[in-house]
Amino acid sequence: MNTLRVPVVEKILNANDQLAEQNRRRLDQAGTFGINLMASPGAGKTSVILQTIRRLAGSTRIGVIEGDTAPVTIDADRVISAGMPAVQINTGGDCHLDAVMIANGLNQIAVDQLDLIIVENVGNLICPAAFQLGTHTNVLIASIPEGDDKPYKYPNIYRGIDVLILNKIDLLPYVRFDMDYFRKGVEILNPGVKVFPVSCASGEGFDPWLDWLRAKLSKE
Ligand SMILES: Nc1nc2c(ncn2[C@@H]2O[C@H](COP(=O)(O)OP(=O)(O)OP(=O)(O)O)[C@@H](O)[C@H]2O)c(=O)[nH]1
Ligand SMILES: [Mg+2]
Repeated sequence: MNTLRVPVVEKILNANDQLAEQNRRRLDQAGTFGINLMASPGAGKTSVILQTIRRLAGSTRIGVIEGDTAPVTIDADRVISAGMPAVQINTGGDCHLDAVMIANGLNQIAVDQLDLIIVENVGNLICPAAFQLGTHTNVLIASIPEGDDKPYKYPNIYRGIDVLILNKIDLLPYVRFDMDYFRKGVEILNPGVKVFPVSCASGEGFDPWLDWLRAKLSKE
């Protein structure tokens, strides 16, 4: 059975990667920097997007592709209320976005008029790691209440990221979280990866993340 299944999965991933390449070319032609934002449900993906929009709105044109497993527009509505364009993609129950969905999302948003496009992937620490979207960078949000053992339990997603945002640091006094243990796990899987501890609740820690982002945008 396994010998039949593996080639089929490989073909799907290859087809996805080819389309991801096309998405990348499209973003490059538009001069738009693309972020694939991944995290578990409730880690704070939309909150980080909204904080980022609030702080960069004066200087940066930002669009958002919101991935959800159901036809709800809660997150997209929040982005639109913050004054930026958003497209909602319903995966129809699938646990991740793929390059076809991103191509469809790019058709519905004026990419040429954006400096930055943030894709909020489906809340999940497993499936999103396997699918290239064509964005320029992979950002993972971990959050304090999820626990300090997540790098050890979900290593694949930690291996493939360029940036880790550690959200909800305002909850550190209330939740058992061994920072050294967490960071050691991250370092083993992804040596030297950039880590930005932040709190969307207090706004703490956002400046270093925004400095990193501005540096990327200025190169585009
Ligand atoms: N205390 C605290 N709460 C936060 C912080 N960031 C987000 N939250 C709360 O965490 C909950 C989830 O935040 P969202 O931004 O909706 O998380 P998400 O990852 O987009 O969630 P899904 O899209 O449902 O997967 C909300 O109740 C937020 O108010 C933070 O820094 N500190
Ligand atoms: Mg969200």
